[in-house]
Amino acid sequence: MSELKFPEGFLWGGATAANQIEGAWNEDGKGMTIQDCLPFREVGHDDFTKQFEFTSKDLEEALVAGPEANYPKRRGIDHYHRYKEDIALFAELGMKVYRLSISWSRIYTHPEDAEPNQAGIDFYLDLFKELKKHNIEPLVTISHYDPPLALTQEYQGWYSRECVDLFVKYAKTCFEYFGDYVKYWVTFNEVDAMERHPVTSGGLIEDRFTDIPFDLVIYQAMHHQMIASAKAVKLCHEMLPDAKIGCMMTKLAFYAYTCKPEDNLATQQRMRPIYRYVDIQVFGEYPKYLLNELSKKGYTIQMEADDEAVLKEGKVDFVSFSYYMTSTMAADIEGLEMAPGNTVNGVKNPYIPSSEWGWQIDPIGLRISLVELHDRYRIPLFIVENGLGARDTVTEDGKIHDSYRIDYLKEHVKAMSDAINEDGVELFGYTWWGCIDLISESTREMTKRYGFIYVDADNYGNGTYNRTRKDSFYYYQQVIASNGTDL
Ligand code: BGP
Repeated sequence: MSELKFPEGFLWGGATAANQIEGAWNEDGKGMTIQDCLPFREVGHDDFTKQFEFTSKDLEEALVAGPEANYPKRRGIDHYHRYKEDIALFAELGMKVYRLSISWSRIYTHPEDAEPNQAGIDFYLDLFKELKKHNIEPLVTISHYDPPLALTQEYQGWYSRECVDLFVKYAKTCFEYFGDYVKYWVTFNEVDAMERHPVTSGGLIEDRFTDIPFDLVIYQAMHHQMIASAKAVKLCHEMLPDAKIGCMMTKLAFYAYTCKPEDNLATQQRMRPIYRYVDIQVFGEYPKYLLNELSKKGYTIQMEADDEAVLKEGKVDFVSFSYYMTSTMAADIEGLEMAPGNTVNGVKNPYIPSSEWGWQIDPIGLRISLVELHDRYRIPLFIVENGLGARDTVTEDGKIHDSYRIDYLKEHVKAMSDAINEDGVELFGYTWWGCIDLISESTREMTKRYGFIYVDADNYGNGTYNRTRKDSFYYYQQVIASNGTDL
């Protein structure tokens, strides 16, 4: 390891998403989103894929569910009513940047509305003013797994081309109203994820598509998101010339299970579905391997005449990504033990430890990932998610001694420093995922906690929702204060 060193002005911070923290799902003119319809289920962490088996029947049940039903995203951690207290804690932590997402349904109660919802605009304006008061730079994800329900009910989710214009109108409203406060933007969270969770990425419910293969639905929906993103990027460049707008991907490195060439080929090919939409957003065109894949399947994507030009004009300024873990791949996985992950499964790696949810912890994999992304894209990088989901215990002294989270953070910070100083990676920020405990995206539970700040709430919405600083709070404070040199 080389000497710990980070560039001056490095953006240390934390990240959240509206649907996982805000709550207030039906207040002040907010429309419903698909997230408001996902019930809590005791899935257990070894049953990871269950969460994506969402049917039209589940949706119907959600629409008539009474207040006693357990839909955790509807209450979040009540940030909507407590954002000032939360931001004060972020400031005390020393955060330089806060990554948050805007809820489309708060800005437009119905995506077709001609005028935005003033109460929604005011909420975010107040929030940005509060951040400014504390010298915290916002980084905004315009769409984080939170499509308005109307897109599913009245359209066919992102499979419908109409979503492009509706999204661009929404993005334009964000630039117009919040552009004075927000310098860093990201269009879609984990843009590669639609094939793994079509409901929350695309508002797509599989049983609604009976006469078309569902993977073709996903390719088409992704094309629409690519066009929507490119148009939003172009608009942002025109309306806010000083702002930077990036894309966001799920990054995890895959290792070959053995040095057999077949395993290495399988590993390389495993990453392609994760890279392909970032390739489009960075290079402004479909990569040849994606076009080959479509023609091999005999699929044609419906495109409009100027789509190619739109993609070329909407190239992003930076690549941001989530990084939690690495995985392993083999040509023949039969009989091999599998490990769950951040929505991407792979073969279990015997050389690295796993979190309580089976995600394989690998700080060196972060350095490898940074180098891969730097070498591939040659534009600045930003780690917008990294963190450890763990069960925390409140001890008799009322404290949370989360040394495991501190260890995870320490090792990942070292890996970043090495990537910057040894490997020449251009990295300009790091936001820890879930700087305050929030509702898990994959399992919709509260028990899987990431925060430096503990929230007193359980999976059923019981608790005071009071906030408490964990041991890791003071540790991250010291990391930030020393610009990553006092670990
Ligand atoms: C990413 C999502 C986040 C977040 C994180 C952790 O994929 O962008 O929204 O939740 O993963 O996942 P989980 O909450 O399932 O532990």
